[in-house]
Parts: sequence; structure tokens; C-alpha cells
Amino acid sequence: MSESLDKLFSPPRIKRDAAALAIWGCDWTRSFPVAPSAVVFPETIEEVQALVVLANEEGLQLVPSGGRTGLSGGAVASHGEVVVSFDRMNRILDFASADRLITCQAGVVTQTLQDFATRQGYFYPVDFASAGSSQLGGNIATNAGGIRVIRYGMTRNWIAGLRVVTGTGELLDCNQGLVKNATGYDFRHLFIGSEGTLGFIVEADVRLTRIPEPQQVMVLGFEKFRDILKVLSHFQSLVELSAFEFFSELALQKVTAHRELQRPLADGAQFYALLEFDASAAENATAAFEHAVTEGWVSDGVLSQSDAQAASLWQLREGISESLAPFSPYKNDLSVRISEMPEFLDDVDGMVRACYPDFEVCWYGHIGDGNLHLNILKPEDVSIDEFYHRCHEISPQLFELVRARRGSISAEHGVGLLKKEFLQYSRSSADLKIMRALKMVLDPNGVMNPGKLL
Ligand code: 2HG
Ligand code: ZN
Repeated sequence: MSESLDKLFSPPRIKRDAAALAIWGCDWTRSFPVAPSAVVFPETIEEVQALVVLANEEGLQLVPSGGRTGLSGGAVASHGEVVVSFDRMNRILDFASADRLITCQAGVVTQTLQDFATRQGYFYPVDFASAGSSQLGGNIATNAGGIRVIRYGMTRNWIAGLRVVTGTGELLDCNQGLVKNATGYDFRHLFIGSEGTLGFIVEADVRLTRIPEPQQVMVLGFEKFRDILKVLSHFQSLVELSAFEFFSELALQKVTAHRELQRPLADGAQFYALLEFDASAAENATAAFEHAVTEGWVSDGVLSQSDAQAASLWQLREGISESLAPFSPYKNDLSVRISEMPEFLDDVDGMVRACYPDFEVCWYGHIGDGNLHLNILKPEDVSIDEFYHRCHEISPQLFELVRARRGSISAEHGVGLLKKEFLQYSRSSADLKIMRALKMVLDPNGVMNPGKLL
């Protein structure tokens, strides 16, 4: 137990009781042991710097912790690490209207940022089901994506400036919120998606955009996966889409049962797509829908008639992950180029059927971005260890399919502990060599989120 740690933080800003260690020592991943030695709650950048310096001096290891909604074990402390919670660094520091920028501490909850932007007459477009709990620092550290990437891109697109404490305790001020800055390497982008392995994000300047006009939602039913992609291209030629999501019949069954929701269409279908667009584009969207029916791509569809109906259609997609949690799912978060999607899906489907004949496999995801979530559900009579072991054994075959199409083994959930041993399926040995070299420069003593990613 480090006495110097107690000099830096006194209760309640340091916790060592079992309940606190269990809460702050993990994220939503449930497959790793949770064993931190302490949780600390810094309130200033200087405290984070002092903590990192202390960690270097005393050989402590630090795990950053935001809203703990991660799905890859990126914020799990399994080996006596000190968890650094950003819960108390949760202030919005500035709003600069002329710059369209909000400056936030890392612990600001995503939804708080969204709501604040709306109150100023602007829009922060990155959104996902866990926005009510996840924190901005974690969003940036994992380059979070979500449901509107097709229109607005990932978190990376919205970060104009970053303050980061590196693994040596230095504070870097990256890009200062500038629009234009051609002064060499842009470190901002190195830290975005680095999962806290190079430094801890302490503040960010977040870019905003105009509030979109009211949205409408359409849910379509399909018999063949390939037809979903035909419909995507056809709609995109006529309508600016804000979202194009998909889910399988099994996913729909799970979410309607879990949340007691109505099914969207009178008849069942193999697959469903949820589309969102500006209400002013509804006429074009209806024309696109009629064309899709004539072509035989779509079996049926529904168009929201009110904001409340749009919100309840969204629940069918946004509630899926939560509805699967009771089945201890083994998660995959894959992406390929959209043009590769139909063949990739056929390959994955064939492999999954052959390898998991006795497991339920739930397909859903952000198909408009080429991102597929594949959740394999644990049968009741199989132990969790055996289930994970069997899924894990098959992962190399699955990732071989990803590699063959130059895709990603983690499109938006990060690598963390869960996908670390498979990183070479998406990153070359030259890439990995440079990643390790960067780690050595920015965190030479390995104090920042050890064991994650690399
Ligand atoms: C989603 O798109 C989230 O719903 C969670 O990224 C996906 O739980 C999952 O696999
Ligand atoms: Zn997702």
C-alpha cells in the first residue's frame, strides 16, 4: 500500500473498501477478474500529473476509469492497479460561440455535453445507447462511434483540442482548438483511440454543429441480407441518412421480450433495417421505399408518424445490447468496407453455422458504416468458462475472414483486454512495432493502463 498515495488523496477521494473496488475496478465487460488496490478521484490536472509522477517513482500502475460502459475490458483493473476515476473532473469549463467549441473536463457525461450543446443552440452529434453514463474522456480514448456515424463520423471528427497527461506526467496541449494548424505531427489523433495506454485525457475542446431539423424513422423488413445493401445504396442516392442500422429477427425477439415492445411490422422478416433522415426528406424516402418494394428487396416497412413513434422504433435497435446481457454474450465488433459486406456476411454466416451449431448467434449493428456486432449467446446448460473457451477457440478463424478483407477486429469498442491477442489480424507487424515504440516514448515505465491494447 502506497503511503504517498494517501498524501495525495484523502477520503472520500481515495477508496479501498471492497464495494468501491468492485464498482470502479471494471467496465461492462464481465469476463475478467476485478482486483484493483485503490480508487482515486482527482479534481485537477495538477493532481493527475502528481499521481503519474508518483506512479513512476513507486512502480504503481494506473487504470483510467470513465463511465465504465466499455465492452472490451479497457477499464478493468485485474492486478492491483490504482484506478483513476474522472468522476470528479466533470465540469464544462467554457463555451465559445464564435468558435463553436465547448471545453470540458474528461469526466463530463456524454449526454450532459449533448444537452449543454442543445441549450446553446448547437448539436453534439456523437450518440449511442450508453450516452447517459459514458464520459467524454472514455469516448475519446476509444474513438467512440455509435448510431449516427454515417452522417457525422466518429468522436475523432469532433475533437478540436486535447489536454493530455502523458506517462511521464507531462501535460501536452494538443491543437488548442484550432481549425487550421500545420505544424507537424498532430498528437491529438495519437491519443484518440489509444485507450489510455499513452496518456490520460484530462480536457477536450469539442466541436459542435447546427441542430438538425426534426427526424423521421423508417423500419424495413428483408428476407436477404444482400438486399439491405442494395437498399442502402438506393436510399443514399436520394436521401441524406442520419442512421442506417440493422438487426436480425433473433435480435428483435430478444429486445421485444426484454423491453416489452411491439414488433414493428405485421409479418416477421429475416432482417430489419432502421433508417433515420430529415423529415423534409420523407417524400424522397417514401419514393425510395416504393422502389425497394417493386424490386422485391423489401417485404414491408413502417414510417414514424410522430417523435414518440420514432423514439419507440429506436428502442428496437438501441435496447438490443442490454437485452442480450443476461445471456453472457461473447461479443464481436467487426468492420469491413461496405462494398465487401455482402461477401463477408456470407463467409461469417457459413463459419458461424459450422462452428457454433448449438449456440444462438445474434446479428445487429451499424451496417451503413460497415460495422457488424455479432453476439454469441451462452446456452443455459453450458458453463461460462466452457462457453468462453469455445468461442475464443473459434475467434482466429473468424478474424482470418476479417484479415482476408482487410477489415477491423474492433470497429468501435476498442481492443482492451478482450481483443488484444488478436490485434495482429488487423494491424501489421510494422504497425505493432511503431505502436510499441510510441508506448516507450510516452510511457517508458509502463504505468498507463498496463496490459491493454498491446
Ligand atoms: C451497440 O451498437 C453497441 O448497440 C453495443 O455498440 C454492441 O453490445 C454490443 O455488442
Ligand atoms: Zn455499436
